[in-house]
Amino acid sequence: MKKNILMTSLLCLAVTMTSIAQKLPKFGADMGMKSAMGKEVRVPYTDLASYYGYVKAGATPDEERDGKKFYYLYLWVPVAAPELGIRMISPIPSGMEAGEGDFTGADYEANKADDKNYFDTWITLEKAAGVSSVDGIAVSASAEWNTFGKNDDSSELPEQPSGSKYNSQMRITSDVSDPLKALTMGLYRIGFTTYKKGEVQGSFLAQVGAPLKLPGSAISATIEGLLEQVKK
Ligand SMILES: [Ca+2]
Repeated sequence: MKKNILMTSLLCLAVTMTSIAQKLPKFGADMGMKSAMGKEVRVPYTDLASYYGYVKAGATPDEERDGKKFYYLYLWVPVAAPELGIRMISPIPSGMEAGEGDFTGADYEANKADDKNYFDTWITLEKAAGVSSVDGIAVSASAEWNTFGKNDDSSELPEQPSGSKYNSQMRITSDVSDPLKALTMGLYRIGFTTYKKGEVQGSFLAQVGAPLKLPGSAISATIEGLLEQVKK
């Protein structure tokens, strides 16, 4: 009997700990994915860049699209990639914070203590036409943007505090036969908003994965910030 009580207590403890430390699953690639015993087995991305950000209540969006407040994260991809994975989790999972080599937004540090605000993420990936060098980033304001994909909800990611799996994740495979679908070196942007029309508010973690090393890749909420990162 005693043993059973001990086992039950341990089990309860394990369940409690799981709910506190909401661990993010490894970001696995589509490339080289295998099916084993009915399960998808993915190799984690070789390169994984993280951006820790925070959107303040009422922050001015970069753009309004279909009545939704859109914010951008600019991404410099220094070499052609066979695949890119993009995901966004809100709020930032407990126990995770920016470390060496991670990118951070201007309001991240000051709002680290806010563990209440989050939003139902919705993401898109776009590429600037004709920007294929670092020098081109500075004159990208007038660039045309081509959309590669979008995602609202992913069942692969942990649920939000509401209990719903409303975080976003997508994997995009490069199609080298089509210039509008090839993941060539260049300037990209992750557009994000919230699924329902309304406020985008709270902390978020954005990650970009690739099946090869992307030396000198960078993520920033502004073009100026991106240029600074890339020239480092
Ligand atoms: Ca969502």
